[in-house]
Amino acid sequence: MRVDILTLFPEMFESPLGHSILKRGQDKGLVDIVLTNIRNFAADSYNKVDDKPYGGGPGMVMMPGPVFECFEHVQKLSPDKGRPILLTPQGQKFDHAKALELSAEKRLILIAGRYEGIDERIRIGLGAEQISIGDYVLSGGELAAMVIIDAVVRLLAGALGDEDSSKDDSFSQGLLEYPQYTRPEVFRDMKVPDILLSGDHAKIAEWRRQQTIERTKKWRPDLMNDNNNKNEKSES
Ligand code: 6GU
Repeated sequence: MRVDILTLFPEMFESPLGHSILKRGQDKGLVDIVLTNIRNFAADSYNKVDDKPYGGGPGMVMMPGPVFECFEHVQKLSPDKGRPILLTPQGQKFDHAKALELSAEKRLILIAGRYEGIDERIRIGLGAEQISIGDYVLSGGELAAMVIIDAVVRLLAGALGDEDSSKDDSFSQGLLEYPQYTRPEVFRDMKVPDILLSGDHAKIAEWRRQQTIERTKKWRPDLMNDNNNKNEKSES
């Protein structure tokens, strides 16, 4: 998979992309992440990429020109047209189902907005789908792009070692994950549940399944009647 990121702040991505699973995914050749600075496509010698909103109001708006020039340049870098995605709080909310859907793409082109907003003609002209990571406002789409890339790359076959497979993760079955314990057996008077030390794998699997259901009912009741919930579907 190739992921292009169009941003005014490519440096923001250095640390997240340089560690752990995202680094491993790139080193293994599972994903090629390419950063392009929108400012390099500014039309004037001041590298201007934003301007005051027509009609008045606070803040600045990202101009369409530099984003279009940048997008068209980037799109030509690889034969696959790619799926253009605009990161904006107005977008459809990102979730596990969307992560799975995106992980099946050959190429994503993520565009991170900044300032008070982006010129509406960017969305219209690029025919980009809009994605948000939640109902709050970030200073720009960069952090959202990192969240999406992390969630998508860990779903690519081979990105995780065997020892940290994603199949038991929270949400992978539409429910929360069962509780995990490691050494020591007793920590500050809190003991690891006996069943996990029993060696009875069938009983452990059943206990984990029950825990998953109990925790989801208690902490995320909204997930219990979610259409994405594969457990609910298979039992009904
Ligand atoms: Cl994708 N961008 C910005 N600026 N704020 C957000 C967001 C995206 N998702 C949630 N809040």
